[in-house]
Amino acid sequence: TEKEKTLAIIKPDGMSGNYSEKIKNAILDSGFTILKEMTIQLDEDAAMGFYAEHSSRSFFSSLVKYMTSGPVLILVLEKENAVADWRALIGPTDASAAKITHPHSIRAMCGVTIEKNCVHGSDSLQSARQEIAFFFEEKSSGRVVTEHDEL
Ligand code: YYY
Ligand code: MG
Repeated sequence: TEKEKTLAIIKPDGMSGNYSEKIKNAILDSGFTILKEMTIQLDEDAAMGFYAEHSSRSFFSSLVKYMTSGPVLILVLEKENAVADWRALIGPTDASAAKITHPHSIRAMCGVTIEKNCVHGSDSLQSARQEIAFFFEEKSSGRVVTEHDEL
């Protein structure tokens, strides 16, 4: 079978809690290759653009505020079945529920609530392609404010 790529993000609470090394180890232990890696600070436009599909939802402004509250680590992961396997590894959206139903998931490990769930994973092959392009092929559109090699 063909290898797939998916997009992972370690969100601000994952970064501030120093979970990135733990999460990266879990990623590598599960057989993913990390193809690309970049630490960035999202601005409001970037966060709104990335989560555009949720723009009419009541949680949208809170989500944008959270996603811009500190740096995030963007990762491109590759393996067979990468999209579904990464979603399985991170667990359900609501981190507080994940602690009960999926105690070994990444969101159970480092997430707190349905909003502060510490990681992102693309939900389909098509969104993986779009999301990878959003960060790695559209930088000239000004969506990414600052890029740091090391923070
Ligand atoms: O793909 P996933 O991150 O698991 O969930 P989505 O339904 O795509 O929602 C994106 C993002 O929005 C979620 O990670 C947290 C936030 N969110 C929220 O704050 N409150 C909700 N009721 C649903 C989602
Ligand atoms: Mg989603």
